[in-house]
Amino acid sequence: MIILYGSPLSTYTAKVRLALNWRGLAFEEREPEGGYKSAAWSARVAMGTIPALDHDGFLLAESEVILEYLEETFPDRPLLPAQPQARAVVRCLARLHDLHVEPQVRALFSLIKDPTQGSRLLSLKVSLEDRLQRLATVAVASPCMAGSQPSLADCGFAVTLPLARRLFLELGQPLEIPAKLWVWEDAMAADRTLQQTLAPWRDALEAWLLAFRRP
Ligand SMILES: N[C@@H](CCC(=O)N[C@@H](CS)C(=O)NCC(=O)O)C(=O)O
Repeated sequence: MIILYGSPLSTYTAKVRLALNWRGLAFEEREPEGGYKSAAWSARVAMGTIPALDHDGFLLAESEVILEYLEETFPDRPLLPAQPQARAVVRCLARLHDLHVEPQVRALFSLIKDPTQGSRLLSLKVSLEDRLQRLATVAVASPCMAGSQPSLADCGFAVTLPLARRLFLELGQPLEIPAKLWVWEDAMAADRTLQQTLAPWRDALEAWLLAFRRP
């Protein structure tokens, strides 16, 4: 049995949820007992983060490690190509997401709560647009990040890029993304599994934004 511990608004939970659904795996979803910052949860997961995956009693944190574990444990619908260099390229794109793109997007949440930091908003916009340009130079992005098939490289970006565009829009500074990434977003939007997986996450995001909207 697979249990995904996470929360409706969590970017990294949505990333793992998408990988589980692309693989066609059945799973149950729960929020950590007491919340993900609770002492009880930190006693189970070293850094107290979500997501975590429980597979038949084996508990694992860190989204990318979870995705690799699923790849090795349920190899039927791979999200990594067969050839070692192609696998490395996918892993590199996934790493770019986790290390260089998502942290920039995460910083926007605090600006939604306190929109007075205008110069911080502009510097985040400039730096994220620069990183997305760099991403566009190394990614295939047609139709998927690393080529013709969905891979581990798509799971994080499929959440973070729409999130970034939505948050910048809310903050009154629409994000400019390279044309190549629009092509990729359109291809992702046409994927039914992705649409169904992300719909509850999008609803949670809109509800969260509404709570901070000023008259
Ligand atoms: N590197 C971790 C990041 C996970 C992460 O930061 N999750 C957020 C929610 S999306 C979280 O748990 N934040 C609470 C905290 O860091 O205390 C992963 O890939 O799983």
